[in-house]
Amino acid sequence: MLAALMATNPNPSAPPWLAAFLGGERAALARAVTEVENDGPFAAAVLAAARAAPARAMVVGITGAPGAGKSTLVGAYVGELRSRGLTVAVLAVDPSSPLTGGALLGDRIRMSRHAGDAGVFVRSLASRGHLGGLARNAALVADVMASSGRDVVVVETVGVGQSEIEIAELADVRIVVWAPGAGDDVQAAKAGILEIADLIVVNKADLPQAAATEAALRSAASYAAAPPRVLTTAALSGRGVPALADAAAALAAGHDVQSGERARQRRRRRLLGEAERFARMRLAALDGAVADRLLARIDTGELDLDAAAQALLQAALAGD
Ligand SMILES: Nc1nc2c(ncn2[C@@H]2O[C@H](COP(=O)(O)OP(=O)(O)OP(=O)(O)O)[C@@H](O)[C@H]2O)c(=O)[nH]1
Ligand SMILES: [Mg+2]
Repeated sequence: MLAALMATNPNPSAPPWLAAFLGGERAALARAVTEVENDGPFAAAVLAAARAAPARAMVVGITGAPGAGKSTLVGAYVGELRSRGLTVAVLAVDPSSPLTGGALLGDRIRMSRHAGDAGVFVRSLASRGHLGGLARNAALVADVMASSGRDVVVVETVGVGQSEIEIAELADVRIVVWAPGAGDDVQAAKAGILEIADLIVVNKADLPQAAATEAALRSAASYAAAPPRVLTTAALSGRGVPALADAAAALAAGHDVQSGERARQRRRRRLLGEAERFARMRLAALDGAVADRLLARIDTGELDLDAAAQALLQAALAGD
């Protein structure tokens, strides 16, 4: 079947499912994402097509501490978007999981109510032990999803570390989810969420401490250079989710997030991602003997590891 399709396709750099991917067809989108995630033979063709695609989805980044209710909220938000007739792609990024950890499994269960819905595409991305690579992969996959003819792309990441901030940078609207607890305002300021958030969502509004948390975060937010809005939700019951959807749409439409700066960040990230992909390709194609020679020079003490790595990269880029 695949061979037959390939045979009718004169240009191996443009697989036959590319057009279906751009039209938002779920199976084709799955293939496209897998190609990019694994740096497959059609990755470059997919990325080129994604870049040339005229339409681009609204990209919503959702981050926050473990257990804050992000996945539950994403499930409810997706339901709200679907009820508005919008199609969605969800990317769940889990930097802590070496492959497919418990958190991702939990996410899949929470998204299962959308399982039979062709208007919802879900993909989980786990760290393969290298956070920088994960951020880069997430950026490319989100790009591919955003070009696939779907209306909204939701990217869920855990935590607010550097790689999550990098992932958040690719979103049009950045949402930080916060669950009620003690000392929230101090923690929030420390975690730097006020800098990256367009919206702060106090989830688990059904819990008794929620009002105090909301007040603390509002107060902390008021000191930020560009104070984020603070909303409350109860993701389990869905309370507050329509208002969240409205706020996200309004932010995406507002010119503050359409401004050149955010688009420039996204393009910069794409450029860096491409450079990294290119360098890795060249490294993979490099003759193993080059590395062996450098290892020998490390053994004699002539080079340290950093210098040898730089020499290796230079050799790869020079095409030795
Ligand atoms: N009371 C209450 N519990 C909630 C609410 N939303 C989520 N939870 C619960 O909080 C727990 C964590 O929810 P998740 O959606 O897995 O949270 P998460 O932030 O995605 O967690 P990680 O992916 O592990 O970081 C689950 O037991 C949820 O049922 C809510 O609105 N109210
Ligand atoms: Mg989760």
